[in-house]
Amino acid sequence: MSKKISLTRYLVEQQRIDGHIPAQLRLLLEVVARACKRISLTVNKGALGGVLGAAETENIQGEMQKKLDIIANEVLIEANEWGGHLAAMASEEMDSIYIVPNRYPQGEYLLMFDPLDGSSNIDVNVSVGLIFSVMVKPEGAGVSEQDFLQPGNQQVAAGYCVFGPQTTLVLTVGDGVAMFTLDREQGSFILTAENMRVPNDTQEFAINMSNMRHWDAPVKRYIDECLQGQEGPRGKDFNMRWVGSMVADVHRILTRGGVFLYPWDKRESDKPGKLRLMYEANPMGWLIEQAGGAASTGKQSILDVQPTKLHERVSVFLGSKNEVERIARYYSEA
Ligand code: AFP
Repeated sequence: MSKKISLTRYLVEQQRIDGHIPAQLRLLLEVVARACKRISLTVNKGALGGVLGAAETENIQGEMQKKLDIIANEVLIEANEWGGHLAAMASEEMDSIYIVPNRYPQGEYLLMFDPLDGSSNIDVNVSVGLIFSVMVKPEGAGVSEQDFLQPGNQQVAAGYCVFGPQTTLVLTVGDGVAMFTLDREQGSFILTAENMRVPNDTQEFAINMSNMRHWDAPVKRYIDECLQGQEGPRGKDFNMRWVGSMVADVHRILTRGGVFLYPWDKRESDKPGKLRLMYEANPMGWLIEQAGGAASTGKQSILDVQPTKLHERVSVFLGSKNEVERIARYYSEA
């Protein structure tokens, strides 16, 4: 029987054998994984746990919060604040940064997360997930929002956990992408795929087609050519999928290829896009690039975007490399 490798063992080996991660980062990732298990249990209880439905509050982006958005946010804070590995946290669900209280030791890392991405899918029992990104706090006393404003190419760890038919944690520390599946009987994440790769080409795209009339010309051109299928300039038929939870769509792309598009559109023309840079696009972009794919705003690599604020939004194209490069080319030709 092949040996099962737990997340703990995987991380210890990354630290010991490969020297990729310092002990404090290993601790941080284990704590995030523990929080994922708690959130997974809560999500699984659904109506029986009284956790479905809206919380009657809004987050900083003006979106109605679900009860589970708030619960997941609290689970992550409680799990992470006392370990001594973090200086501060930032979340989609909090207006400003959460500095580790004085009663606990302060570490050198900054953790950013979307505690429950796709939360409008919770009530209809469709996959949701948690997305996180880790950076190192720049040198200097204290910690401020400014410390978080680093481009995605400065991330030292990133990942997501999908709460779907299985609970799956996908992780990178800059040396490829590994996937772990939660073994509920054992209560531990077990390594189920290493060196995940996104194929360079695909025949599957993910976009919310209902926004078509609001897109700009390069996106219209790209999708229009896909829709023409075999008879069009691409010479092949395309399939479309849109879950409405970025974690689920990105997980499919990491598993079997594809391209995900959430472009700028005319509905809110003053904003660069809907998705958030720091805790959605950056971690997903890095994971996809670590798996051999590409992540772009259409005009530059997502990972090179210099953030100017915590809740910055961005246009997102990520997935199979040749498709993302094609979209970027359509932007440069427009
Ligand atoms: P919610 O967390 O509000 O459900 O939003 C999910 C999300 O940020 C991302 O996970 C999806 O890809 C995207 O929004 C879906 O947006 P549309 O509802 O506009 O298709």
